[in-house]
Amino acid sequence: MARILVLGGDGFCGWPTSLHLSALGHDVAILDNLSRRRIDAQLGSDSLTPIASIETRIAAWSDLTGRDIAFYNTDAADFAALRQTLATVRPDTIIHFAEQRAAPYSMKGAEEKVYTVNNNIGTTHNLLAAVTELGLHTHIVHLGTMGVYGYDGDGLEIPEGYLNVYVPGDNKQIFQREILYPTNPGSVYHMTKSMDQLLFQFYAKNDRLRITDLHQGIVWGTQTEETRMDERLINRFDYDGDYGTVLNRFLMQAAIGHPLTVHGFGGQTRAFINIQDTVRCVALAVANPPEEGDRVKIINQMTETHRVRDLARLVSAVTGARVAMVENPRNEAPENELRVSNKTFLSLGLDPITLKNGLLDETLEISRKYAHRCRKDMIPCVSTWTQSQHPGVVSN
Ligand code: NAD
Ligand code: USQ
Repeated sequence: MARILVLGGDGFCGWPTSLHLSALGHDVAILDNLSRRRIDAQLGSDSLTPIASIETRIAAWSDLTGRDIAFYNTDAADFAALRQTLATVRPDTIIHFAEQRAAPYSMKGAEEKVYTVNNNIGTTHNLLAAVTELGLHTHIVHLGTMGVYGYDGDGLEIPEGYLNVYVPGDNKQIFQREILYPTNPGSVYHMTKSMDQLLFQFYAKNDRLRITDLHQGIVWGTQTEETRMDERLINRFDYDGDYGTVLNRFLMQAAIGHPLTVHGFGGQTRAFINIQDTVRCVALAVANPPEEGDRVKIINQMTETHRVRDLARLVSAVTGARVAMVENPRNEAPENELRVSNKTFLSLGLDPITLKNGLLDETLEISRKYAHRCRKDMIPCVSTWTQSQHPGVVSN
């Protein structure tokens, strides 16, 4: 079993992943500077579910299972602090979730743009530089995003990270190159994930670091096998206009009788994955590292694609909720096709949970159970992509 350090292990994906890896028998430690909890407080929002403090969470897990998880309150964007924690833990595997992950928050204003770039590029590069300097033979598993590929698709199946290109030269020569799929980020946040890719490519080539980059789709759901065990382990559920993701927002909106906020006419097609599959995929990635000297292993971590208006119709059909078409605060294509290769995780044995599997009901139940905690004024998406945009309702 491996010694695993989870950067960002107090977050929505990091917490259930830490528990799952601990349940599998790994020796897990969490590094988190709790910045997400501070951003919630600054925004005046909070998880819909009442998440316990990190100390209570870890103590509850130890009570229930007898398994210990160490916690380091370390800012990964502070090189000296991160280096010291890495030198203490000397992990076999590091899972890197520790980034500012909301696209709308990253577009709020100059301060948030600067914070997102400094934090995300800082944590990633500090990690790579520290692992190299300490001479650790650590496998780094990073949570990237499907959004690096962009959403202007016409049906080309998006490969797992790399593209073969053929360039005609003189004398009928054809040059072949394998390149990173060209990035086309749609927000400052997605741009930082595109920049992470180059950092990984360099350190895999120059320092022979073993790196897996998981290009994850939008995560939906809340609970996993482990977080369901006790109320003190409950996972976070974001619903506010900055951090709430689309399907969880629709389910929560339906639970409180709020119209479902479809941006524009909802023609945006996106990739999705349930939180239970997120933790399974990360465990599979941990178990299947690249060899030293390999290129970065890029895996698409998604299980299905949906158009936003179809999701709204589905939630409306189940709950009777009204669908509202609101002006889109984002600068994004109004309609796109999306086909994605996810053959690596399928070949490793992932049996995907899809929207039809019934977990939609569990998320709805949780939304209803904690509906009294919802702050309705936090629901609208008020971060606009350009200064001239003013989001508002355009049709019902
Ligand atoms: P989250 O905000 O819930 O968790 C991120 C955690 O990282 C937080 O606990 C935060 O305190 C911590 N963190 C941030 N900066 C840090 C720093 N400098 N030092 C130490 N800790 C720091 O986000 P999440 O939804 O769990 O996302 C985790 C990762 O997965 C992100 O990198 C995100 O880009 C990626 N991802 C998320 C989704 C999704 O739908 N939630 C989808 C695709 C990819
Ligand atoms: N949308 C609505 N109504 C809403 C909220 C969103 O129509 O109330 C639309 C958005 O305009 C967008 C789509 O739904 O077209 C997805 O938005 P989202 O907020 O659910 O997802 P996104 O901003 O892309 O970001 C989320 C996570 C991010 C992760 C990304 C994966 O916050 O960390 O990287 O999903 S992906 O989308 O595959 O790039």
